[in-house]
Amino acid sequence: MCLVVVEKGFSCKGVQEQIEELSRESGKPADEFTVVLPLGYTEENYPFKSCKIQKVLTDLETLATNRGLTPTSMRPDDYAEFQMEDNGKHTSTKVNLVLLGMAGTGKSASGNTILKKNVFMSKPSSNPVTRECQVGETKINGIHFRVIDTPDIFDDELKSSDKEKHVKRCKELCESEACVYVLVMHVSRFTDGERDILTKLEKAFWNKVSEKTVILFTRGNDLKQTEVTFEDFLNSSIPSLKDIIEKCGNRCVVFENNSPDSDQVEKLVSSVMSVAENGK
Ligand SMILES: Nc1nc2c(ncn2[C@@H]2O[C@H](COP(=O)(O)OP(=O)(O)OP(=O)(O)O)[C@@H](O)[C@H]2O)c(=O)[nH]1
Ligand SMILES: [Mg+2]
Repeated sequence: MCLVVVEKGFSCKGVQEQIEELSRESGKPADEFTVVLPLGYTEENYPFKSCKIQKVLTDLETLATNRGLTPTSMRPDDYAEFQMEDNGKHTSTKVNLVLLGMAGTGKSASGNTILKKNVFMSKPSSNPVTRECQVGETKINGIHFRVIDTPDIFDDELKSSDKEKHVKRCKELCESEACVYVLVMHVSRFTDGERDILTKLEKAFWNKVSEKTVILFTRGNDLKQTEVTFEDFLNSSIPSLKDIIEKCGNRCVVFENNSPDSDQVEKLVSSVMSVAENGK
């Protein structure tokens, strides 16, 4: 990353000259330099690449987290003063979404749908694909979401030390902000391993985790193809699935990750916010 930090009242010509000089000295092309704007400035039509400080911090945090580092020097509390909206007001709402579920249910694909970009690797595989917790960030309706993709922590073959490591990492990431758990399941396949998934989740995280859980069913097109409405699907589900749904306050959404539309994300956000704002 080549960043040029400028002060309030900077002149475009001066900054351009500085970039040219830095480019000559470092041998890096001038268009690789990004100017970090002072607080209160917005990215306009500057003759150089520019961004706000919070974007740099978020990118660095994501980079560090994805490499398994704890970005302690950039904890949200430390840079709260930088978390400003375009109008200069502080943005205080940050919500962590922890995507949990068995391997192959579509946690990573759903994370990408929420983030509107391919941040997490998602592919068909008979082996688990996601091996470490990963983070992506986005803003929806003015709310800052940190999306945490996880490996299948319910896998009986996973070493308990690995499972503990992943759960610990999720807890660290959720430390200082609201946290909502998104339990990802396949709409047309409820497996034996999922019958006691809520009990496992309670054991791993917190005994009242269901109060903060939203269920996300993937592969919505499977329902469309058989002309079954989501409501009918929920009403006709088997008792053990119904039980899980009820324990999670009937908070359920359906995603089709192969043809993502913003409506499904909006529904998830509204369900998430209904639990994010109260309690723990
Ligand atoms: N048709 C369809 N395929 C989906 C959907 N969601 C996920 N998939 C596919 O299901 C496969 C597994 O998805 P992943 O996102 O990798 O699943 P995961 O839960 O992250 O799996 P692990 O990382 O192994 O735990 C991929 O091939 C996805 O493209 C969906 O809504 N519709
Ligand atoms: Mg995955």
